[in-house]
Amino acid sequence: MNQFTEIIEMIKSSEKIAVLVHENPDGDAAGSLIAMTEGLHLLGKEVKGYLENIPSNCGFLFPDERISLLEEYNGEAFDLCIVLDCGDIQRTGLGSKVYENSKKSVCMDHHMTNTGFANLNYIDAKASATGEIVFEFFEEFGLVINERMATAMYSAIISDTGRFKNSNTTQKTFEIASKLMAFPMDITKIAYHMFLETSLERTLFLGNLLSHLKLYLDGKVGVLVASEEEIKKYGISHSELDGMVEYARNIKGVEVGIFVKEMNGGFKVSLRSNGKVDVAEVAQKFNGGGHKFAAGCKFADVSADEVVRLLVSEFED
Ligand SMILES: [Mn+2]
Repeated sequence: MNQFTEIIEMIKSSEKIAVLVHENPDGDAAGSLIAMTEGLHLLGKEVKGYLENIPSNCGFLFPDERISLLEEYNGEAFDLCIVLDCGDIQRTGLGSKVYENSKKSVCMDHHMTNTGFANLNYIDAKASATGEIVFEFFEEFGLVINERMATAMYSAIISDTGRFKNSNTTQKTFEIASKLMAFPMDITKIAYHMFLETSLERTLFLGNLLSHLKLYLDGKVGVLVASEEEIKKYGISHSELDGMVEYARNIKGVEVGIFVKEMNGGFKVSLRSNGKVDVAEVAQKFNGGGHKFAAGCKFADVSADEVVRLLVSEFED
């Protein structure tokens, strides 16, 4: 793994910098992206951030004049591409075009499955969120952190720690949050937007989804399946489906929650463990990845029933 000092040197020797995050971005990806682009701008760099879409719970952090949607990318070249919160280059989706048009690359991430694909890689699997790493990076060199960056990094951290309750939350997480609290942030408003605010459509979709909940392996595995047809019927976006898996995982007696969502003719699966079972291990068997207690994978050319059968049989062992 490379050090921050090598990364800051590469940044200093670059003029035009692009910043990318993983496809289907979450609060950590969006928050880290905003903080990094803003911070590099304050360093005097010509910086552009890209993301696939604005996560439904992160609308309050946008618009951002330096960040645009990947579909708007015009093919311009960059001296450096910084990839955040992303374990492999495929996960940047359309962002791989930006990556290919950049001379050098840096990755900062906290996924233990990170492939080390960039020229310089800073991977800290103990960091609760990439937002933590971004904060440490700016702090290490005494770079300017403004209120906007603080709000974005705090949002990133509460997103991946589930408001400081997930097992990835550490003493350092609270130390960083404490330093961010020095900025005038409205933490009540941030938590409302990130976790509580919902749409009527999503609420009605959830009611339908939960009515089809299935339990397997003596109630230790809870499974929720959302078909593309239902997602369309209720008119909700894919990012609004983030967190649905927790409704399965939170049931008393359930050790693993599984959320299967149909997407582009295939299936995207979220796996959440309540702290006993390593779900990353299972995700990796299906070419996915993630963290020990929060992971995901994708399936193609199989039915939803087959996806569930394959996953449940893995957990049986
Ligand atoms: Mn993350």
